[in-house]
This record gives sequence, C-alpha cells and structure tokens, in this order.
Amino acid sequence: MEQAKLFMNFQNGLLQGQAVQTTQRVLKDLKGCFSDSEAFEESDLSQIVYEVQIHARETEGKEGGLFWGVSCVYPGKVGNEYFMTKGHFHLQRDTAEYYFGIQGEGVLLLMDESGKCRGEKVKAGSLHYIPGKIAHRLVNSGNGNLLVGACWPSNAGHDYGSIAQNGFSKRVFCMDNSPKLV
Ligand code: PAN
Ligand code: ZN
Repeated sequence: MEQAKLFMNFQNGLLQGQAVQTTQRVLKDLKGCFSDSEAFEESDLSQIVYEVQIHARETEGKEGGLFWGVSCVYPGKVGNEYFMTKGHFHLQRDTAEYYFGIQGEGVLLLMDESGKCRGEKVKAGSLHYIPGKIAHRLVNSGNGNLLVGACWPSNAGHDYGSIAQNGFSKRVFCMDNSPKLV
C-alpha cells in the first residue's frame, strides 16, 4: 500500500505535497477595492493581505477536474473596511464552488449578476455552497487570520474584470468594534 501523497492540516490549514502552489496578494494588488481611497494611499501597499495555497493537480481550463485550495486572509483594515479578497465570478459562469471555514471569523459576500448581494458569516466548521453565476469575496472581520478552504472545478476560471469594473454592492465595515454589512 502506498503512503498518502498530499496532506492538509485542518488546524492551521497548511497543504503539503506535490503540486501545491502558493500565491500572495499585497495591498497594492487590491487597488480600487476599498471605499476609502485616501486611507488606501496612506497604507503600506507592500503588506500581504492574503495568501492562497492551491493543490493544482490539473491545468486550469480542464473539464472534469477539481482544484483544492486554502486561503488565509490576514487581519487588517483600510480605513474602517476590513481586509478582503479581490473576489470574482467564475469565467465559466455556471460553475459552483464549496468554501469551508477553518479558523477565524469572517464574512462571505455573495452577489448575483444583477448586483444583489448578501453576506454569510464564516467561522470554523461553517460550510458554504456557492452556486454558479454568483460572485464571491472573503472578508476577514476578526482579529486573527481567517482561514478558509475551497474546492472548485478546474474549468471554472476567474473573472476579476467584472468586479474591478462594478465592485460588490455591499461592503463590510468595522462599526463600534463589530462588523456591519453596508
Ligand atoms: C478561491 C479564491 C481565493 C482568492 O480559491 O481564488 O480565495 O480570492 P480571489 O481569487 O478572489 O483573489 C476561489 O474562489 N477559487 O475559485
Ligand atoms: Zn471561486
């Protein structure tokens, strides 16, 4: 019998094995995402906002395959708005995805193509089914790291352009020390 080749530590979200790739997004990569552009320009634009580890066993675009990933959104704010991911629709619009909370506290913003947006609370053990045609963004509304696992089809692709153009119609701000969806 062979040993397992791929491991996920469900405590700290670390993926280990072949074909695990890590990408980082710094604040500069999120230009235009935050409402307070003055606070944005005054921030350290080289700080890491989030990191994504992906088990990329398939090439992007392949039908019938899956990707597995873990995102870590660090705690922080621009003005009163919490750190978040860029967010995207899938390029193949009608492809779904699962997200699951591993550690920390956050909000999953979900927006349909008409711009109708809602937020689901994310915490350790929460499971989120994101149907096709729904844009998704993670917001870290806690004081520690927000770790979230995900599984999605390898032909889904990522459409960041629509979000760069129109954004999400709701934002999560820190008001009186707690997260508010505005
Ligand atoms: C996730 C996201 C990850 C980073 O793996 O790609 O959380 O967010 P952005 O891609 O919006 O920067 C996923 O939804 N994959 O489809
Ligand atoms: Zn996705």
